[in-house]
Amino acid sequence: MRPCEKIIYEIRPPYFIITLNSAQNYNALSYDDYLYLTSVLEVSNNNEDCCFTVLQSTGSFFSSGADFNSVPIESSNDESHTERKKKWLENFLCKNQYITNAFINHDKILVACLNGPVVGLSAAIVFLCDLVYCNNINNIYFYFPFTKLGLSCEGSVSVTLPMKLSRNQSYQKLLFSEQIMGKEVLNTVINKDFKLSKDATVDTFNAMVLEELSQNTKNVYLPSCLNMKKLLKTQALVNSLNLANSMEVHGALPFWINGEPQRRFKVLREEKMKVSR
Ligand code: CO8
Repeated sequence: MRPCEKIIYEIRPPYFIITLNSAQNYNALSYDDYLYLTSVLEVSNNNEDCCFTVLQSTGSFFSSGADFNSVPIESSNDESHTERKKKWLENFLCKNQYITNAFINHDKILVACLNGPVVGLSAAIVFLCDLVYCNNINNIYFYFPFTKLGLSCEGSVSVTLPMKLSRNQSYQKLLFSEQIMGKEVLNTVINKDFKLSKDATVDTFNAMVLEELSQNTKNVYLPSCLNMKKLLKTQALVNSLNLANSMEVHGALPFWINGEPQRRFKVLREEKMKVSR
């Protein structure tokens, strides 16, 4: 596996630590980056000395989701429907389903260290994590702007959000692309707020999460923890997450063939360029 500057990993048994490392674009990730992440997850799964896969980040955002610069531009009018279908099966359906599947079926205990807000597919991934810690809950939000981007649920959010928020609140947040504030999901998504002082760095927060995990696992038998994950996940939940993943990508495929997400990502990209000028 080739090293990637945007996503780095370190093996510190029993922790397999993955760090999103492109603070300058709020840790936005292209599909290639997300796919690299799945390869890194595989390395963790195959490492017998590791029990926890810890997702950390850098800067002020955990991740701003899909990198809008990486979304392929709109199809030309010359492309036939079949050509467009082939293109988006490859560029969207296969990749998106594969990435979500890697997180649903990951064997190690998945821990997210939220240093800031998280958006889109990355937020869906955090909802699939087993333990989520944050620093200063008032700075945290989850944002699924799928309807604004001409998309629909991704990352099995159609199952995880109603499970962790409530059915009606999920409708509100998803239909109207509203942010979910950290406080709304304390104890259902977020396990603990570290409440560090304002000048504490992200590195300090990340180190404190590892320290807390070390304290909590001092007297526990780690293979028991891994088996516990298998039991708590339940086959019924895994089945429903896998089914949702498949239905979600198939449901959104016609949107990509029609070109609406590409048009909206283009606007988003141009607006951001305007703002930063
Ligand atoms: N992609 C690329 N660059 C980004 C992204 C992004 N998603 N988000 C932020 N950046 C960059 C900005 O361009 C800016 O860069 P620069 O300083 O060079 O101008 C820098 O990060 C900081 O961003 P802002 O100045 O906009 O910071 P704000 O604090 O004002 O706003 C937000 C932060 C709210 C995160 C805002 O930047 C935003 O709305 N970003 C877009 C978020 C988004 O919509 N992500 C996509 C979600 S959908 C998804 O993840 C699933 C899609 C699946 C298909 C993927 C196909 C590849």
